Amino acid sequence: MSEPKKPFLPAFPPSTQGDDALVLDRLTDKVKPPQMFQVVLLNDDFTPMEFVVFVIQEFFSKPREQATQIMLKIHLEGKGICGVFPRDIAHTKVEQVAMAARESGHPLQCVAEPVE
Ligand code: TYC
Repeated sequence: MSEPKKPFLPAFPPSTQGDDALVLDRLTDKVKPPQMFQVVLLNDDFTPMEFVVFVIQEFFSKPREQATQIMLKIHLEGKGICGVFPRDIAHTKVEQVAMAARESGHPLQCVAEPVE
């Protein structure tokens, strides 16, 4: 015969209530949202505008009009945010862009920056 299942009891800080009281809402208070990272494309003098628009559409799922606006902002201001993601997804986007740029022979640079 197997042991009866023990109930799952998360570790709580000492409660000000009676010993047998569980204060369930405290655990949810301590769960912070993940650190987010903005994925930024940098301007350069050589990457064709059309390639940048393609990259923003393809890897950041933006419609063509919005991708064009983001590309023009980068072209005029030096850099622009293409999306905001949790750490691993942001770094995957940076790698995907770097690989696409390398394969096409363009110097396009992409970086992830922590938000706040
Ligand atoms: N400045 C580039 C050009 O004139 C276009 C460009 C835009 C390049 C955005 C990179 O992230 C970039 N061809």
